[in-house]
Amino acid sequence: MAAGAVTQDTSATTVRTARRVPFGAALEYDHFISDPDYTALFVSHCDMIFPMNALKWDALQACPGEFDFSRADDILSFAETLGRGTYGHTFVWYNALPQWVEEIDRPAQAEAALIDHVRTVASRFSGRVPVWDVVNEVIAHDPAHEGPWRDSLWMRLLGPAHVDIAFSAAAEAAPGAELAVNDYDLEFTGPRYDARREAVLDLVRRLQDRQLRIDAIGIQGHLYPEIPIDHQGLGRFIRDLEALGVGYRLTEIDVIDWNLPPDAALRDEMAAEHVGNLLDAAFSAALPRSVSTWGLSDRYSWISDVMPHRAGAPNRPLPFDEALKPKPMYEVIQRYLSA
Ligand code: 9MR
Repeated sequence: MAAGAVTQDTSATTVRTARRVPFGAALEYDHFISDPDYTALFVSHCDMIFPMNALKWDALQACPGEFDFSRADDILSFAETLGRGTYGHTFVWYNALPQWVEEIDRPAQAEAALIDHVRTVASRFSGRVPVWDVVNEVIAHDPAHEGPWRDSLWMRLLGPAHVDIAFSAAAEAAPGAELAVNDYDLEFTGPRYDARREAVLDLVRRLQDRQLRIDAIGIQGHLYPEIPIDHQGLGRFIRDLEALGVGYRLTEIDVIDWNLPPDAALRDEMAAEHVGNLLDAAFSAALPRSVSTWGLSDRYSWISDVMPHRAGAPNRPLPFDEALKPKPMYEVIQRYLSA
C-alpha cells in the first residue's frame, strides 16, 4: 500500500450510511500518495474508490509486454482493505496510449496487442475489479456528420470489429466482471445528443447480435450548465437500454463551470441544480448501479487545466470545495442516493 495512505487514521471516518445506490469517485494516484487529507475525504464519503488513470494503457503497459500493476494495485488494495467497491477504467480508448501503440500500423499487430492487453489486465484483476469500461468514448463526437464511430488508432486499423474483439477478450478473461461501454454527451438536449444516444443503442444491439455480453452503459456526466439536460430523451435512453437487458451507471460527474458567474456561492448553487437535473432525469427512469464523480474536491480537476473559468476564478466543478468542505452539489447527490 502507498506510504501516504498507510499513515491515515481511517477508523473514525468510515462510510456508515447504507445508500440505495453506491457513491464513488475517481482517485488520481499522485494525489493518493501526496495528499492524505484529500485521500481521507474518499474514505469518509465513498462506497467505491477507483483509479482515475492508473488502469489506463499508458499506466499499465508503457513498453510492449512489460506490465506495471503497482499503482493500480495500491489504489485497489486501499479500497479493498476498507471494504469499499471499485471500478475498472479502461481497456480501450483512443487516448492514454503509449508511443509504441501509437506507432502500430498493421491490423494484425493491433489485434494482437489489443487482445494481449485486455487478457493480461482483465485476468490479473479478475475477482478484484467488479466492472470494466471495456471501451471508452468510441462513439463519434457528432455521429450525424462523422459516422457513428469515433476516429482512433483502433478504428483506422481494425474498424468497429475492435470493439467486438475487446468485449470477447474481456468476457473470457474476466468472466465475473460487469462489462460496460462508457461515453460522454449522452444526457443533453439537441440533435447531436439524440444521435449519440442512438449510436450507443446501435452499439449495444451490434454486440448482442454477435452474442457478446454487454452489461451496462457508463453515462459520464461531464455537465455543461449552458446545455439543458434532456429529461425525456435521457429517460427514454435508459428505458431502451433496460429493454435490451442493459443497466447504466453515472460514471464521471462534474460541472464544467467556465461560463458560470464568478461568485462562488451562486456558482455552487447553479452547479448543484444542474447535477440535480441530471439525477432527476436518470433516477426517474431507473436506478443507476452507481453514481461517481471525476475526482471529489475542487482541489484537483481536469477542468481547471482544460476549461479554466473565463473570468480567471478557480474552477468549482466537484462536490467538495478546495478546503474539502461539502458543497450544495454533495447535498443534492446524497438526497438522490439515500432517498
Ligand atoms: O482526468 C483524467 C486526466 O487526469 C488524464 O490526464 C486524462 C488522460 O488520461 O484523462 C482524464 O480523464 C478522462 C477519462 O479517462 C475519460 N473521460 C474524460 C475524462 C476527462 O478528460
